[in-house]
Amino acid sequence: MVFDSGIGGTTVLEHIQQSIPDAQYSYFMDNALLPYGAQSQQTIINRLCALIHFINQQALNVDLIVIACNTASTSALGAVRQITTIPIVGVVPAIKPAAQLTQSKHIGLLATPATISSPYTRTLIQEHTNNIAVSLYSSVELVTLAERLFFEQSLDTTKLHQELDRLNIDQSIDVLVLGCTHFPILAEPISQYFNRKVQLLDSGAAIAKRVHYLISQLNLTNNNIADTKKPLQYYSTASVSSKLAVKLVTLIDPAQN
Ligand code: DGN
Repeated sequence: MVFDSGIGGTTVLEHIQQSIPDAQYSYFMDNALLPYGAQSQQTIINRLCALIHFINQQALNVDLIVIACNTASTSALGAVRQITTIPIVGVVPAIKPAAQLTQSKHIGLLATPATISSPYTRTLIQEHTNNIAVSLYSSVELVTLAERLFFEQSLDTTKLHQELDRLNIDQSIDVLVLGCTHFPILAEPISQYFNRKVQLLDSGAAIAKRVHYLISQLNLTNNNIADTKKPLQYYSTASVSSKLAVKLVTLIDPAQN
């Protein structure tokens, strides 16, 4: 199962599906609380605990969960791992590969305000960016634009450019980490905005590699690698446009009752 607050995690799911085409997938979006970037750490932890409860209660037979949300992963991964034996892969900003790629020794991190201010992100940067400058940029607007582009196939380029102008990304940056899974949906127009002079880097390919490895270690019965594969099942906690057939569900954290 791949999880995100919205549609952003599908950018990670695509990489995983390419890497393991035979597996059975489900995609869960907690869009009732979108954007997660504006939620408190405790709220996000509670929602992920409720997700685990939902998976158990519905007996969904999930072999592995990918928290395809940098905001949720950087604030709640440790807490959620404590309450389930299902392996969990988190998605965090691709700081380490960016630090290896940069020629100008200056990278940028573009993410939600919650990811930018999370202590986890600070530690990630400290550990992997010796002698490299890291500039931080946070945006909520880009999440909204990515959701709209996905569901309505329309991009308000003026708003995108206004937002990128506002961020005022330093010109010496040659690698910009897309530290929110929504942002690869906007990768092409963002790249055009920079006249393709900035390399954009997300975590999708690395996550697919990690998932591939873990699945190979899991010794699965063939239940979820079926001959007749069922279509991808989408779950959401609020209604979405008719573009996606979703099963609408409610998340209830048992500890809150
Ligand atoms: N897609 C989420 C992330 O990677 O951080 C954030 C979306 C949101 O809820 N703000």
